[in-house]
Amino acid sequence: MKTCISLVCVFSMINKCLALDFLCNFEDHDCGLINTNADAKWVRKYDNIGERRGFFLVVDAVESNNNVATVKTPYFSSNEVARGCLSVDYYINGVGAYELRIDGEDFYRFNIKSVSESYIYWRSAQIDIDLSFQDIKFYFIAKTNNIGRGTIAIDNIGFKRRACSVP
Ligand SMILES: [Ca+2]
Repeated sequence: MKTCISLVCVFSMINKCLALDFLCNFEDHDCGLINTNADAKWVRKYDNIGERRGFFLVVDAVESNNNVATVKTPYFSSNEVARGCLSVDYYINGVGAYELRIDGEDFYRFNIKSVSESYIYWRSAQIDIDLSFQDIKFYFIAKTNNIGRGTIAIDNIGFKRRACSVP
């Protein structure tokens, strides 16, 4: 019994050291992101958006028909570290694209970032996250309206267990 416990401890330490960074570019699959609203969905598709070609998660304002599209990531173990970094490339453009909102959730849900200004190119965000040693998951929420065409897209979602300034 004693041996088993110590093996679990050793495994736990190794696991802590080997916790891999998460990076999803959507080129091969959706990385386990799940749509939570049946009325409006983020769709993984190959497209040419903002002078970038590839696979993205995309919300089309007309198809969403005034509904909010939300995807959530799997839970990421904090691996008992205090700091994390979420990175994402995002695109929001057109009168129908109202807002991209990013929430985090550990014990409760909280807002991390909101963007509503249209722009014809992709932008990148790197956001320091106070993990407080808790596991966390993220929500990407696309609010659109039906007053005209609009596109909200995300790509290259990254999560690492250290401050954004640390390579
Ligand atoms: Ca991509």
